[in-house]
Amino acid sequence: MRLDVVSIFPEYLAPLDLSLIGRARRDGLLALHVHDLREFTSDRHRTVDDSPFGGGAGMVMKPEPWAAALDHVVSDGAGPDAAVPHLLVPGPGGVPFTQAMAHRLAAEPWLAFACGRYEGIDERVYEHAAARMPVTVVSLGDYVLNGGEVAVLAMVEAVARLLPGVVGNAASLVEESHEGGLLEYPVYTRPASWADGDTVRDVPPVLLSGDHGAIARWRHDERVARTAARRPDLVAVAATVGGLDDLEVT
Ligand code: 6GU
Repeated sequence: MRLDVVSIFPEYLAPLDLSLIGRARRDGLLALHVHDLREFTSDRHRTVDDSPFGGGAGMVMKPEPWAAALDHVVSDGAGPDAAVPHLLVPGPGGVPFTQAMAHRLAAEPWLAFACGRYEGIDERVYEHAAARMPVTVVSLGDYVLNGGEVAVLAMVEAVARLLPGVVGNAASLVEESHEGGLLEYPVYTRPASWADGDTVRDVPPVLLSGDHGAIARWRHDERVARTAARRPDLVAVAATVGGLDDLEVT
């Protein structure tokens, strides 16, 4: 998979050299290209923003550097098959980024991310981009970040770990939170009985029983209880999918 990121803070993407993502890059599973938006300005001050038409607080990112940067990404990555990237624009006004979307994106050969800052990018940039490639505005959740960079770190990690060979143990991908519409069950390791100061904290006995059927049932019940407590919004969805055979839905 090829990934391009355009940002005025390319150093923000440095963590993508680390850990699983860094190894995937070194292993050739992932090609990451980070572009500095200011390289696509043509004035002495390398200006990327200006005040909004119609008034209002803050600054808006100018269209010309964005168009030049996106055109560069498209031509830079163009192979013999004349493919284009799927452009993802992080922003609180986007469609929700979910595990299902991460799976769909992991099946695509080429993603590009446009990191906005300030009050946003001139709307005509979306028109310019949409005339050339698929464009999706995506949000991590109902809160506001200063720019798209942190969101890109999160989305790239969520997508890249689904690529074959990136996460060593493929089984660890299937039973985790949000796979199957439920949150993950609690996990424990040694010691079975932990003296935490003057409190003794024991691992749930069923996990030491060797009864794999009982362990599977306990874990399922814990997932249901945890999802109901923390994410009641997911319970209605899981019930319709059939993952909640033992939960009352009224
Ligand atoms: Cl994806 N980007 C920005 N800038 N802010 C956000 C967000 C994304 N998701 C929630 N807030």
